[in-house]
Amino acid sequence: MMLDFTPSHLSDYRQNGFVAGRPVFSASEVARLRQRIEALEADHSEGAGGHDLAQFFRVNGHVVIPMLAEAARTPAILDAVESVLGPDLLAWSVELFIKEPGSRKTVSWHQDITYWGMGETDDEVTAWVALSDVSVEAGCMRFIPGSHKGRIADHEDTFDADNLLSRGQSIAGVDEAVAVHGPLRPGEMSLHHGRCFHASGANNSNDRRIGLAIRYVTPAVRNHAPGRDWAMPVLGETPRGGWDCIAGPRGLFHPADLALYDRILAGQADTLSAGAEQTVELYLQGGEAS
Ligand SMILES: O=C(O)CCC(=O)C(=O)O
Repeated sequence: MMLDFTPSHLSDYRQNGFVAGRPVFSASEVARLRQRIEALEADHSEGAGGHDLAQFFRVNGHVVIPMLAEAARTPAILDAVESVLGPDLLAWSVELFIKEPGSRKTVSWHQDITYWGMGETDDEVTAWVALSDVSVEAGCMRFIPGSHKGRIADHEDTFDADNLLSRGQSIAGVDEAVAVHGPLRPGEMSLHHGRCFHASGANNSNDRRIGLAIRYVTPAVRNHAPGRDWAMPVLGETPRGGWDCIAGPRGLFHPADLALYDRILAGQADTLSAGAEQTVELYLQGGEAS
């Protein structure tokens, strides 16, 4: 699939903190990806290594599920992300945001990097790929243009069970009137900056709403960050320090990768829980299935 990501798309991204509607997979490629995700759901509904499948889908799926690691290496996605972040890229997390037909699940207004231990970096971007028709009706993302130019805002923890975020974290007082919808057809992606305010509503359509979110970072993100963190190099030079680099899964739910998954989760949960009034279990309730 040829990428259509021009200097004008890059300039929109820089100006607004997001850009939507960029095609990265053909109709047959996206149908195949969806089929493979749904086959995993059918064949591994019990999860693996003591984790629900929904948890792998909601965080770090690329550590144990080969097709998610492969997705992070999709050339058309990497070309666009390279335009934004430069030639040395790592995938920090690969995740799925699934809302079943008629689901009331929502995502509150937030900035991604608030709890990720990356400071206020400009060197993180999410490529969010639609694996189904992610229309306004289906609960596509909404963005506040230009919000990435500010600092990290205060977030209030709600721990709302219908919120797909780990702490139900929410920014108060967002001016919804200036929000812009980012509907995506199957196979299209949006890119959003880690400080761009975004949210999404319920799925009022008759189909599942499936988004594949790939979080990319550069080697520089670790220069000023505390603790350890893990990422998978996907383009350019492998960093010599800073990140604990991972190679990607040895096979589906390989025991060594499941052990690595646990180590990463424990390390990241410490960062995510910082300042929370209750322990944050990383995305145990993240998927519709959980
Ligand atoms: O899928 C959604 O509605 C929200 C996704 C999101 O917040 C993200 O990818 O950062």
